[in-house]
Amino acid sequence: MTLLKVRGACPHDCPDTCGLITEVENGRAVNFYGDPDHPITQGWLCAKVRPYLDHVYHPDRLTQPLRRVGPKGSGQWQPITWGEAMGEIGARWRAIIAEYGAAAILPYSYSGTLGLVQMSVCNGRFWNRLGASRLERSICGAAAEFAVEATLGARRTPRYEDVAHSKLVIVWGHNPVSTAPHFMPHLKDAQRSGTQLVVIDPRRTRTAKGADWHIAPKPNTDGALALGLAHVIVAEGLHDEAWLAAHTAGWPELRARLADYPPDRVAAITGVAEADIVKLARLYATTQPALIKIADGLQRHLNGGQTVRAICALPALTGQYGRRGGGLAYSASGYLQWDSAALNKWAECPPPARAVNMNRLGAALLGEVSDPPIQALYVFGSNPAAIAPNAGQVVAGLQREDLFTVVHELFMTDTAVYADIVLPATSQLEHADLHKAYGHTVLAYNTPAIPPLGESKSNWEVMGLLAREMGLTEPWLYQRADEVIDEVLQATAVTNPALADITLDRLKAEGSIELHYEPDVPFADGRFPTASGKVELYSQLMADLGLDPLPGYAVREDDGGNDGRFAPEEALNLLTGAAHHFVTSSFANQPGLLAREGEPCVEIHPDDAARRGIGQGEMVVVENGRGWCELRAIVTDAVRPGVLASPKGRWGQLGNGRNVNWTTPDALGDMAGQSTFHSNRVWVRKV
Ligand SMILES: Nc1nc2c(c(=O)[nH]1)N[C@H]1C(S)=C(S)[C@@H](COP(=O)(O)OP(=O)(O)OC[C@H]3O[C@@H](n4cnc5c(=O)[nH]c(N)nc54)[C@H](O)[C@@H]3O)O[C@H]1N2
Ligand SMILES: Nc1nc2c(c(=O)[nH]1)N[C@H]1C(S)=C(S)[C@@H](COP(=O)(O)OP(=O)(O)OC[C@H]3O[C@@H](n4cnc5c(=O)[nH]c(N)nc54)[C@H](O)[C@@H]3O)O[C@H]1N2
Ligand code: SF4
Ligand SMILES: [Mo]
Repeated sequence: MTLLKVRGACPHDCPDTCGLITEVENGRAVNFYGDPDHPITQGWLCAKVRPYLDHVYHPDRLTQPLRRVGPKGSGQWQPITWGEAMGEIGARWRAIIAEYGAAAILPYSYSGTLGLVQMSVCNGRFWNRLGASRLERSICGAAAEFAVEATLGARRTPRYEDVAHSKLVIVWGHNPVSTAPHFMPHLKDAQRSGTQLVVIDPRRTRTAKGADWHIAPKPNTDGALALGLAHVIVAEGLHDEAWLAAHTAGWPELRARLADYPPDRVAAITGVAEADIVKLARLYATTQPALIKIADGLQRHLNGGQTVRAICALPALTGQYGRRGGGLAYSASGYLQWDSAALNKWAECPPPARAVNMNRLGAALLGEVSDPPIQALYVFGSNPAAIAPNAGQVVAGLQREDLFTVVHELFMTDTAVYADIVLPATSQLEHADLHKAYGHTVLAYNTPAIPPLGESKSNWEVMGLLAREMGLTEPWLYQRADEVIDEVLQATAVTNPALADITLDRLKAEGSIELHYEPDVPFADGRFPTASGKVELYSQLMADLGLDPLPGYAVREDDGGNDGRFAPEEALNLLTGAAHHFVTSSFANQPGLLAREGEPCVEIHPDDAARRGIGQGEMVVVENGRGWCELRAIVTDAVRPGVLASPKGRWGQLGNGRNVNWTTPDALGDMAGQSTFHSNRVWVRKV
């Protein structure tokens, strides 16, 4: 019997983009592990993906197209052929286009896979050619991306291993033990050699438990905290005037702004003791190289963009950008951006239709978007009924009788339940793709290891079927996955030397290849690709958009959708960050991982629990004007008073029909249409 070893890449929403090995016997995957030759993975996988074959061969995998036969959401289905499914979709879409225009069709997708072919190209080409509504993909890190690019010019991040050179690391509103696991061995090694670790998070996370110092501010006040640190650093003359003069624009203006953030005021805003603010400022300014590491959870707030702007100012103040072991670790996405013309083919498409912000899906379906109204929804690689904010509105929208919904999925998710047509999707072991990472710079090819399960098809294959059904003829709608990769690689290489000598053939042969870029340490050449060529502490771009051009802090608070039923002074702030054993809602239907994660729960501080008569392990209702859900209370001082924490990603259908997103706000943040999940006021009571 022959055992095949097939090299792949993890497609999930995680900065590590691990290298995978699947061992295949007679067309069946029999063994699965981390690629020992991949420079980041180094042979080990996270808790979520280690049991991947349980995901791939889950008995609940969808294996054939289904048509709804009962009322929406009733779970009554009839198997149909792909031909019947396409015929029905085509007939409905043609009727909708004739009456309302193609913009009445909304594709909704996000991060089920991060692949070039199965995500990026599938988000663009077919829908652009059809003239469908565009989706503003701002659910995750839009504000931080915008803030970092406006301030530094590009998203570049130090290598994980360079943390060995850091004397101090501040992990700020980020939980890498769960969300960037392959950074952790490097950090732990550094800690063993004396690196100090500070974690700033309202919750004592798994990462905070390993820190020398855990600081727990009130949520959404970190912008003020950063400016308070800056205030102290400058007041004590610990800033690097020469570096600021050489490499920043707007230092005098920022300096004037800092007068507004003395530590006593910042202590009142943030709930962090004045002495701690002073101590952290001194520690940061005198322990160098000093690295600040952030991700996107921190900025899923009404002030998210400005929080990141303020944090970006700190390494400039202390001259830490460009130093090995110093600076800001956020995202590697700026090293390689796929050529947009090759991805999207705009030149051969009708003018772009209007964009719909994905954070407003419920409202959009219920009439906020008109002219034309959304009459058809096509969901792939996402599970909006479980992961989008204000889920009650999303579900109400999905229940609209006149909405024609198609969901392309591996599983009958909370979203797929409301579809008119469900199409079965392949898993990563069943399709080809190319993956760049957002935490590092290793590019990896995913070779399909096994044939598609049942009649499942990849996203890109289905795009081709839809294109044929809609009578579209452009050859770029019908390429094979490898042809797409080859074309985009070559088009991107014309302007980006990071891809020099990296070809599809090499990627297929070697599996993973490191990009070429200089300098090795971000911004070590002192060049920032902003308009001024400097770190833009003052941003004309922000001013032109009507935003505060300087980093700042504004009092912006969620009202919890309070319709008068709740006492404002009793509100708590619910944080719903990453679960350790799921990737948002992916894997949250896998029995082994569900058992390890435990039942849906909410952490509450003992003082807050006592005031409400809530005992350890009791069921509570978490509610506000938007909705409610039931969770088991864990009474613990791991959360600060006033704060609740309950991980994201639960499937309503596996519990009592709801999850935390029935309470989360669909208000937009201060920049880039950002989601604001964590600016969520709720009230809690015993069931
Ligand atoms: N295991 C696992 N890994 C994942 C994911 C997952 O669901 N599970 N999701 C993936 C995705 S989609 C993303 S975007 C990344 C996100 O990666 P992270 O940003 O690391 O993850 P989050 O848990 O969303 O947020 C990090 C922390 O921010 C804290 N936080 C919230 N509000 C504030 C605040 O106002 N101030 C401060 N200081 N801290 C705050 C939360 O308590 C949380 O611990 O992770 C990816 N990796
Ligand atoms: N309360 C709360 N909610 C949040 C967040 C939060 O912090 N708090 N974080 C938000 C963030 S940062 C993000 S990124 C989003 C993530 O939200 P989503 O992008 O919706 O991610 P998942 O929940 O992982 O759902 C992905 C779905 O895609 C399917 N899928 C996987 N691969 C494929 C494929 O190849 N083809 C097709 N057709 N389907 C596939 C999976 O089965 C899964 O059901 O969630 C957001 N939701
Ligand atoms: S989820 Fe992240 S850590 Fe886990 S295997 Fe995938 S890339 Fe690696
Ligand atoms: Mo995300």
